[in-house]
Amino acid sequence: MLVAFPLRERERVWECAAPGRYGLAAATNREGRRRRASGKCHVERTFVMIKPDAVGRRLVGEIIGRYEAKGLRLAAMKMQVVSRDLAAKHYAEHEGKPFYPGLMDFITAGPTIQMVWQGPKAVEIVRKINGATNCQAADIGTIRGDFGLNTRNNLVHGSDSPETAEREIAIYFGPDECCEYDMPDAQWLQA
Ligand code: RTP
Ligand code: MG
Repeated sequence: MLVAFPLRERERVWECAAPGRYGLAAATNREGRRRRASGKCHVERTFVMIKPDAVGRRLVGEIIGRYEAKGLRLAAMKMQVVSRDLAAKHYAEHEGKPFYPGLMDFITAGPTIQMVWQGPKAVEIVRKINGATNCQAADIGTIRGDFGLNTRNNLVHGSDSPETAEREIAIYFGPDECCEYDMPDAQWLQA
């Protein structure tokens, strides 16, 4: 049996508007009705990168599907080969460590996907979904535990704190590049 969304959900068209720094956003539907979030958004954001090994191994859909299935909301996404300058900004905290040169070579070696995911405890939840840094030690059921065997080539990056997330989002995305919008399934997911 085919079950469709109620018509008003099915016909709703979302357009993303400049969200400002942290969730000040507008969504416009077909009738031109405009809704604007008031004040600061308290839902947490995190920065996620699908690394060159995962893109090269055709795991992009599998990885994105895991964050989606958990109930997080995709707020922004782009694809690029990261320059060494950008990689150095991103991983500045690791400069000088023995694994830093190898990390720079790896992360700039091929196309990557940058994303912003949003939801309650998004930082912690993404880190759990990603698994431990060393894929051999990562729990089965996590992305790294299910698909990797290596420490450097560990498929995904996730911010380690909400503050780091905001810093990393600002490295890869302009203030107008994150979308704020409602999801039809929000009623089932809110705590
Ligand atoms: P990420 O920042 O990428 O999400 O990873 P993480 O927090 O789990 O690990 P972190 O300590 O921040 O390390 C950053 C990335 O550097 C590579 N790495 N290689 N011993 C090694 O060879 C080594 N250690 C770290 C990994 O790609 C790691 O994700
Ligand atoms: Mg890290």
